[in-house]
Amino acid sequence: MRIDIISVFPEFFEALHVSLLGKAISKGLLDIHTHNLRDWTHDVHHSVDDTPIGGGAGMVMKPEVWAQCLDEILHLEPTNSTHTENEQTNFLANQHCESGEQNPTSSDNQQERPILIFPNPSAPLFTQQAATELSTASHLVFGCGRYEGYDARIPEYYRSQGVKVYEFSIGDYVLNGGEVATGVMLEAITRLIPGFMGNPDSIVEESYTGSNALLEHKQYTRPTSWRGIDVPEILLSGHHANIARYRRDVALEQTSVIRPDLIEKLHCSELDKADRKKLRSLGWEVSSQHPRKLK
Ligand code: 6GU
Repeated sequence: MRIDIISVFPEFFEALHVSLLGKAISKGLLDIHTHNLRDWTHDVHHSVDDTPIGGGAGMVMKPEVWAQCLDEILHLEPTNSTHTENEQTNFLANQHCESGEQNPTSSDNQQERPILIFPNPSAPLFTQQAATELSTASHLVFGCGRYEGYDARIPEYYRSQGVKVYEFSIGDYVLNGGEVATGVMLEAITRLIPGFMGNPDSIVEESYTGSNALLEHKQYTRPTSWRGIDVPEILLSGHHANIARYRRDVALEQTSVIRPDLIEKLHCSELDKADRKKLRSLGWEVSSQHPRKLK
């Protein structure tokens, strides 16, 4: 996978060369190129932003600088595009698909065409599903905005040129810019690339994947008794089926308390008898399509 990252702080991404990501780069699984947006400015101050039209605090990143940079990285000729009917429809479909979420699909990624991603606190949430789909792409380009954001015509223009463009928020809090968010998304995406993880099983059992979108059960290692706290006895029994059931019950319990929104998304038809019994004991009704919390 080739990854281009555009930022006014490209040094931030030197951190990518350590740890597992660094290993993936040296193994040739990842080819990461960082770019300084200011290299595409022409004025003495290398300015990349301007005041918001319509007023308001802060600065907005200018479209011309971004476009010169993106045209070069995406190998596109500059145009004064007028959208075609069809492209505009696609753009709307992309923003307002069924679930209200924008999610890439694996068929999007089969082509070698780059996918453009803008971190944006006002965009749909980045999820494990998005990470999974993007992990099959061959070329991702991240555009890190700073300050109060970037001119909204930048993603609009590239969509009109037929480029797949996604904007994602990584959570309900405010960061100073897209760099950390890009780091988060990159780590979530790249660890799913085949060959990236030493033990691929560790991906399958994780939270937020497939119909097991539950928080993970608690983990313990030796010693079995530590500072007066014992590991749950059943985990020492060697009885794999009972252990699996115990862990599943703990996961359901934890999720019910901490993230009831995840329980509400489960499909009752995919739950086994013991799951339903556990959920009922936690105050959920499990006979409709999705569990429903009883008052
Ligand atoms: Cl993607 N960017 C910024 N600036 N803040 C955020 C974010 C992104 N996601 C959550 N907060």
